[in-house]
Amino acid sequence: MTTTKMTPDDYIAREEKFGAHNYHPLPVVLDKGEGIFVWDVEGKKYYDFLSAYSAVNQGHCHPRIINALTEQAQKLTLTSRAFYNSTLGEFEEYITNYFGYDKVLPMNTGAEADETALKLCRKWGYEKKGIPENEAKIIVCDGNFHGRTITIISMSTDPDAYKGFGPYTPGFVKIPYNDLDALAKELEDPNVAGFLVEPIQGEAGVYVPDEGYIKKAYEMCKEKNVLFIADEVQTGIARTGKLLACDHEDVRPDVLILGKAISGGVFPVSAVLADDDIMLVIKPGEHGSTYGGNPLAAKVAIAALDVIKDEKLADNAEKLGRIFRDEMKAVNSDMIEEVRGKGLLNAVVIKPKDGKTAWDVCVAMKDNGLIAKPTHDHIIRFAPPLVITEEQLRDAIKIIQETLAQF
Ligand code: IF1
Repeated sequence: MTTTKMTPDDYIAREEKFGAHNYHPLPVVLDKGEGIFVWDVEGKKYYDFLSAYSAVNQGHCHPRIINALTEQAQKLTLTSRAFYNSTLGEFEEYITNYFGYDKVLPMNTGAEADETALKLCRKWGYEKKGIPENEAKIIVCDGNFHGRTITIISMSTDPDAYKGFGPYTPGFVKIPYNDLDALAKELEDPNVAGFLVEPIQGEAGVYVPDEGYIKKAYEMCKEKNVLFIADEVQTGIARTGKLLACDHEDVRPDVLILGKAISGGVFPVSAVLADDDIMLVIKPGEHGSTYGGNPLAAKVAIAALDVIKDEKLADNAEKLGRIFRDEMKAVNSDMIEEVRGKGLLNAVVIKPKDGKTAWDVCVAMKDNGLIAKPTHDHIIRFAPPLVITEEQLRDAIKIIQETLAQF
């Protein structure tokens, strides 16, 4: 299928035929990305309001990040960690100073970073807290999303994530999100080593906890010598209007998990940051990955994080996020049930109308030049790249408004 010009349906049919069916994508075939815009194979232009689930905070194909990639790609891409190299230390010094931690353990995907944090937490529990071997427990929240590995879905409360993949990894205690009483109760168990939490639950539907929840949870963990582990894979890197979502409450997690926009959507990079008393419980040969911290990842991540600071993207997210929520709350549509979020991580809960759902709204928005996707049936996440301008945001809001008026 390469001679005549392929139609979008040809692209879709080819993926259907040769690719696993582990996704149900919106029917659009993207071919090019630049800043906040993407173009499909027919040259139609769209506002990207998903940003690859907050991995493209810096905008598609940011020139500084692409230059870092192409420059390093001509020099040295991968050494493995069997040897030292000239870029890893530069990245390690840069990112530990950037976030204010003693050390970083570099990995590739968010799930690998979460798994790394779980291993660090358990080992710290045995060696530093004195929890009996193999008895460590980690508290997690209902509605959590931390990745797709078997251990991570063992923490999940979403049947779509865990059903059919048992048996499950033991050692996790589930409590309701945003519930300090439930946390206090479980913290009474001396075998608890850590509390793993998303400062805002992204996949669940952009659930923003009560003001003070993260701060109080952190303090309660400290009182019980339990590690506070923040999964900022989606909420981090300026998405919520601060460098980290935890910054809104001046909380410094004991273990910080990063991914996605740490590399601006150009290369898979993730990382776990912690101070020496936690990080050094993992000894040589006890953890790692072939690509973890490779020279390409190192240079791309430095450039991507530079862009976040130099272009003041957290401030932009804070300012434009408020405009987005205010304008969406003012939209006169009986399909809008709720508008919530922080910075440029927002969601609109859609009330079905005449059998039309959030999915139909997303398909119609696509036809009107804006792409977004529902999570959990009725919730549409709106998360444009943080480089969006106020004028572009208002234009995009107009598209959303006009689309809702069609129903
Ligand atoms: C998919 C969801 C979002 C994450 C948090 C760890 C990870 C993620 C808070 C794992 C990844 C991605 C996974 C991607 C879609 C997207 C997603 F809908 F699946 F849940 F963003 F909400 N912690 N989230 O959000 O990072 O291993 O993917 O690099 O699975 O389709 P990863």
